[in-house]
Amino acid sequence: SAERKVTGLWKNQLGSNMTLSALDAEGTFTGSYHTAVADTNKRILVSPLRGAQQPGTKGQATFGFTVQWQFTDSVTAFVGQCFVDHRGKETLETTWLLREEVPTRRDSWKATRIGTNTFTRVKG
Ligand code: B9F
Repeated sequence: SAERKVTGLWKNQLGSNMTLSALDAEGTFTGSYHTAVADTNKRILVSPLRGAQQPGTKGQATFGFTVQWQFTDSVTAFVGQCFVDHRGKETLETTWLLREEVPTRRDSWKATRIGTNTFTRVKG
C-alpha cells in the first residue's frame, strides 16, 4: 500500500493542535504545536517540534518528535503510529513523556510525566 505521511494539521482529544511539515529525504520533519492545556500561569506560546518518520511499508508508519516549549523549561517527546481505518480515516496513536526542569538531582524522581494522546486529521 502507499506510504502514509503524517504531514498536515492534527488535533488531539485535549483540543491541542499541531502542524507537521512535509518529510525531507531523510524522513525527518518539523512543525509547530499549540497545546490546549498547560498547568502554568504563563501564557501558552506555539512551540516548535522536530521529528522523524519511518517509511511504513504496511501503511501504518511509526514516528517520533520532540516539542521544545517556548513558555517553560520543559520538553515533551512523543512516539506513535499512524493508523488508517477501512473508511480512510487516519488516527495518530501516541505516547508522550514530559520532562520538567527540576532544581536538583534529588528532585529527578518527580520530573517526568507520561500519557497518551490520540490525534485525528483536521480537514481544511
Ligand atoms: O504544562 C507543561 C508545563 C511544564 C512546566 C510548567 C507547565 C507545558 C505544556 C505541556 C503540554 C502537554 C499536554 N498537551 C498536549 O497536547 S504535552 C503532553 C500533553 N498533550 C507543570 C509542571 C510540568 C507540567 C505542568 Fe509544567
